[in-house]
Amino acid sequence: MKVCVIPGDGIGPEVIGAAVEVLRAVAPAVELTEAEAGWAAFQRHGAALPTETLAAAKAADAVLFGAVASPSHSVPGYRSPIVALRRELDLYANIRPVVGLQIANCRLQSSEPIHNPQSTICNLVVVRENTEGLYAGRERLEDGGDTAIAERVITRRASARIVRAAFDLARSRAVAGHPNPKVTIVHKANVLRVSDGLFRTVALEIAAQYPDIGSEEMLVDVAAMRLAQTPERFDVVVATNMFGDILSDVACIHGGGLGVASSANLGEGRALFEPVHGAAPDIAGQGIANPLAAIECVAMLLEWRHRAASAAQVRAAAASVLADGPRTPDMGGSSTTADVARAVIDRL
Ligand code: GGG
Repeated sequence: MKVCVIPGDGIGPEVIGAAVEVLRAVAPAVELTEAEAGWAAFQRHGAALPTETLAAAKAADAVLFGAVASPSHSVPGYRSPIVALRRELDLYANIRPVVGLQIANCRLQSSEPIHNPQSTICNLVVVRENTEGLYAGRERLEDGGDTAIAERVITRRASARIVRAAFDLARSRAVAGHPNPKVTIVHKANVLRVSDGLFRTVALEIAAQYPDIGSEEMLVDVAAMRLAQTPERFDVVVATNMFGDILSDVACIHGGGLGVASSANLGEGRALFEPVHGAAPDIAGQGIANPLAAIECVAMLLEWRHRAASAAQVRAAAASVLADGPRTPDMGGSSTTADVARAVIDRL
């Protein structure tokens, strides 16, 4: 297997360094290539996603991606490399699982200890459309710069394939033993009547093709509240690009926060795995970023390549470290990225 490693910016290289050590330990025969992307790459080469990087990603079986830090102000010639990569590789399904954190009194940074007892029993997946919606990159200024317009692109094709991916996932989770399979179709079709109207219509058509899987529709604002309050009521949640991006960050609090939230970006025969978190410039370079999300990406990658035993090995080692420590500061500990990575490797 050939894996293209793209560490990116900020804490990306730190957590991906740890994940690569775990990958090497559990699957020494994997062939690794490294490529650049992100703000630092843009400053070095004038391209956030250099053509060599795109070629390396296409030549590999899978990509292990860290994080990028795109500036929030407009920079001529710059576009988000991760959004571009997902589109270029047609990785249309962004799969973001959340499994309730089983550790009592685990204090997340700047929050109370998890006290919602429902958090511990939640086991859900957010399936986010990855190629269009508000992230289609169709923005412009008009009116001499006084009016900004973003086009929200929703197509029948992309809606159908993401909703189908959600129902297929719910079905495979049911086969694996998850009770009461259900897909929650999230939209705001009461306001976005044309764009989410199309998404909703297509989603309900697809839902009718899966009579063995429960389904419901939910407005995005209601979904945000319920994901925060009663996460245990969800199984698979499917949403358009930006809604899925936001909802998965809400949901991941129940799993232990962004430090342990991982994601798979899947297309036809291609995949990119990345922690949900960004480049975290506030802690970059300090060696204290939580590598567990990136390490779970290694497990997802191995599972995707049908190496279930190796994936289970990585997951068991990471779960043991999560339970007993060492822990990084985001989870109430004082250990470093390297301490956590070493502990995972020791327990493999
Ligand atoms: N690992 C996910 C990640 O990097 N998230 C931050 C993100 O998506 N940023 C968009 C960007 O900076 O272009």
